[in-house]
Amino acid sequence: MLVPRGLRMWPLLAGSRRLQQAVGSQRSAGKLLKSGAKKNAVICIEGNIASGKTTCLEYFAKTTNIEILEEPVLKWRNVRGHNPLGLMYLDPARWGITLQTYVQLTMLKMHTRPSLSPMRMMERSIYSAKYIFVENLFQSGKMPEVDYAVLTEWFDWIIGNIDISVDLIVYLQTSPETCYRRLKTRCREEEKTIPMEYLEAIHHLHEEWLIKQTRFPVPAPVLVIEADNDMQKIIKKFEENLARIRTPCNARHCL
Ligand code: TTP
Ligand code: MG
Repeated sequence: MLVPRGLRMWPLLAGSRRLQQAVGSQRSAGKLLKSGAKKNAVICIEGNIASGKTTCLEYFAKTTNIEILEEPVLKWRNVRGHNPLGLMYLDPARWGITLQTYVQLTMLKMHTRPSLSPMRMMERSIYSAKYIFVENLFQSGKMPEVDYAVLTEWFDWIIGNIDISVDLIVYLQTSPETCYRRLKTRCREEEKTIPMEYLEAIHHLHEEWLIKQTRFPVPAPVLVIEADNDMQKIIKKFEENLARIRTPCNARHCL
């Protein structure tokens, strides 16, 4: 069941209007965009670690002409021969700032890459990197306050000065148990030590950000897709909602 289609999505929209306004001004013409760069519709797929974001994107890459940007996780595992993701899991207090600075840069590059198609779908966003992962490191006492302050200064400057607007967030909503199971199956080397509690913390932050909408600004309307089922069923839900997914983007093109 798609968590109440029209019902769920639009109340979320209404509830978030005030928060959205905080970032809504991003579209203002004064923001930096590479000269001549044309900004087309952007959909971000969000959800817990191993919730199925890449699998969904791969499906869309095969079946539509939507431009797909996968998360640059390979770069986080190998930047000039270093592995900031692996280091972060080994010692978050020491390497959290290193990883998150690099994640923020790679996400910014994705957001500002010139569009190849009228619609772009990307895995995650600079927003979830900050509101979920940086926040989790800080809240759990694994990121020193000075590191958090510096990252926040960078983030605030970016969202205040660069056009990284998003048209729709698709939230793959899963239980932490599902993600734990998928994580163990896919066996990404750096993630072998991730405990259930970590996935629970990341889950709660997603819920606070995208469902309760109480903590941080939500940069776009949110479409929630239950993603505990097997991938075929999730894809089916995506297909059922394709028109809805395209709508805010089409609306923007009409402007
Ligand atoms: P995800 O961004 O959740 O991507 P994924 O490929 O695991 O998800 P899916 O299976 O749904 O496609 O996480 C990738 C790894 O990077 C994971 O170990 C969490 C980590 N990470 C951070 O530590 N900080 C960040 O800011 C982000 C975005 C990810
Ligand atoms: Mg992925």
